[in-house]
Amino acid sequence: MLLVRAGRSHPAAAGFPEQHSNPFSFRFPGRNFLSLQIQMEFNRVCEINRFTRFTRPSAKNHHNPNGNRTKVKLKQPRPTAFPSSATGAACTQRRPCPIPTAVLLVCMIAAVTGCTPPALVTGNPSLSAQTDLPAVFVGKRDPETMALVPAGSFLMGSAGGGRDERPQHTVYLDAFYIDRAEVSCERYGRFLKETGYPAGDLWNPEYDRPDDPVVGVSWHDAVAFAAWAGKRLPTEAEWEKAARGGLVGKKYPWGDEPGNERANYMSFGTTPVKSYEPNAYGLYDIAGNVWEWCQDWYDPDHYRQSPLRNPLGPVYGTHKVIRGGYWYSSEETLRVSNRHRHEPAHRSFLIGFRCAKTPREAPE
Ligand SMILES: [Ca+2]
Repeated sequence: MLLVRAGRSHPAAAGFPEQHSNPFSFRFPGRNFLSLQIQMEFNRVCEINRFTRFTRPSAKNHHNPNGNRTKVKLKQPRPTAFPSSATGAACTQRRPCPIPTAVLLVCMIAAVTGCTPPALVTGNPSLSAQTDLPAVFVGKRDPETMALVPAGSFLMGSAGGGRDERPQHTVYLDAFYIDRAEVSCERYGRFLKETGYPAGDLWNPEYDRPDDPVVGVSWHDAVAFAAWAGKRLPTEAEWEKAARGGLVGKKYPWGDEPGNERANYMSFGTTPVKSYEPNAYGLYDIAGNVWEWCQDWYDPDHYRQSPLRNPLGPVYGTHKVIRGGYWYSSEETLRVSNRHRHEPAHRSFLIGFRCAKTPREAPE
């Protein structure tokens, strides 16, 4: 597999897809302060509707890119602002945002008068107050150790990075757990064996080393694995907070200076997971080795309007966020604030994933 991967052309040369505008995003006319406020209120309400109105697809109808029906049994969602792995799949259905006219009117009036609209809760209050959570979590089905990222705020984005990384803004997140390592071939192979889930065309146990990160998995495949493991994919904000490891405004998980001794990048293939030193949260290969799928849809302008508390990403989109760079990335691509994307059905030798979990939300 190493040789095969080494023969792959640089994705920049192959050409990543250009960003797509969201066909259902409604923009109020004008670019003044008032229209911006109305736009923000509109988007906040859409975020709420996303989790209170959309129905979740049943396991029977769960889509996978091969057109087969997966045997993975998906759990029913619980009332939480965190996305379950399958909730995101529900949002692949393109439907107009079902915002009530009355609610929109209230938000518009609030923006005009300067009054504060009713509180729109975007977090889970019970999680915000949790301070007694274990530092690590180990699941039964997928025993990879998960590290606790404590509740709190962090500085997301970059003032000097790409346009889609701006503006730099402070985001609050409830506590969550995240895999310390990228999902390995061994872990993914156990999932395939136990569920009968169809392996992708790039899956080849003859070549894949058990400890290497799994590649050739679509976003749908990653979601299916996470559901089986009683986990979910991290939101983009969760991924970035975890990657920063508590550092503020730094380029990389360890500081501002790049270094090939720190991560697998500018190389010619994957390395076994946990080959490099972890960051301060105990996470391995959060930069480099393979890109990592996130839960969120990608929107280059999302930071201008995203909620500042437990953001869940745009309601609709055509591409899913991938983060962290991969084995052939440049130093620039490896930065923790760097954002990239791909179609959710896409499989390549460059993209893998790790899982996250909401504490005490989804017992296995
Ligand atoms: Ca990685």
